[in-house]
Amino acid sequence: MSRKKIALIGGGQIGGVLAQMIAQKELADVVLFDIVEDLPQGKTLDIAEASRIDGFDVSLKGTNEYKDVEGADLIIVTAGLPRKPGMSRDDLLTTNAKIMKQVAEGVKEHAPNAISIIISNPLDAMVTLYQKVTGFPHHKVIGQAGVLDSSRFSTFIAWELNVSVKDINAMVLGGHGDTMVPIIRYANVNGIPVMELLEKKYKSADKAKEVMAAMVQRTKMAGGEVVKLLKTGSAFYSPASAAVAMAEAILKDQRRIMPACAYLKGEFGVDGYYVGVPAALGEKGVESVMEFSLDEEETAALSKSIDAVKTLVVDMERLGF
Ligand code: A3D
Repeated sequence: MSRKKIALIGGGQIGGVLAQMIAQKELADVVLFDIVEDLPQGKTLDIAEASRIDGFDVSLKGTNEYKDVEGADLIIVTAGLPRKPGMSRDDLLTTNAKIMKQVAEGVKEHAPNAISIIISNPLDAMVTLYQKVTGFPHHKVIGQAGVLDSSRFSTFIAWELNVSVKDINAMVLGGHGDTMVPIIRYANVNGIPVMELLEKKYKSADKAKEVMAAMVQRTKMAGGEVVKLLKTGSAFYSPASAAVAMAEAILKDQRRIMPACAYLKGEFGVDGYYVGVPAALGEKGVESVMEFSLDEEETAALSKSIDAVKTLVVDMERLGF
């Protein structure tokens, strides 16, 4: 069996960690592409030189030429500017849309059969644009946001309950912006509702709600919290981990259910937009969207989030993309 090939478009902070993680897991051969001369070559050389220590056998190639992505099974796009303190993800729209258009044209020409995972922000708009420019089937173009947002939510719950994060199941749906929707009702610790455990801990339903509301708020603002601390860029370890989990599900046809930015055709009452929803990820990309009933509050929150996605997409189209 020949090895799989992943092409990473963007060799910055996330791109570098992605290359290292993929190599360490021996998930696939890696091509790291960036427009900055020598940067991807330097990073892949550095990672390859750890292969004896980490014990991995994959090929790592840094490049400034799109022809090297040829034959890629999977593309992961991180090309684009990250946020600086005080910026919202949406502030990146014009700059990153120009970059995303170039990237999409390059991939379309050289790796037309690949499945693509997009990470660049503003996420929902960038996924939409990439699909539009490439014309790739919707199920083969997926955005990474929900896996990370859900992991952030799970981490805060684990800290609060002082239990292993491995036993937390919690998901965040909707757009990857301040209106994202952490689903409280289904957050659980090995099946036990988190709200019930919080009520027991605090012996008060009101206090439990207050603690949960604070975790929800921290989840929504978690990206900004890291940006404020780093000062020169945004989160990069955790977004890379999230995309690798998705890549593994796809390349190994695992059909894992992950919150992913997927194209909806009527599910959750949305038609024709990319939105974060639970999706089964396998060899075809999005194999299916796992639709479930939302209560009134969740429906209202999701529709607000979808409105924010739509506004962003309309703004992008007005800018000529
Ligand atoms: P950074 O370290 O700046 O890397 C971006 C790389 O893109 C740089 O090396 C650039 O040289 C490269 N680049 C610029 N233009 C092009 C081009 N036309 N073609 C190819 N490469 C190009 O940023 P980062 O890695 O920290 O973040 C990358 C993107 O991910 C940003 O847009 C972030 O906002 C976004 N991000 C998304 C999440 C999500 O969960 C969705 C989380 C964190 C960051």
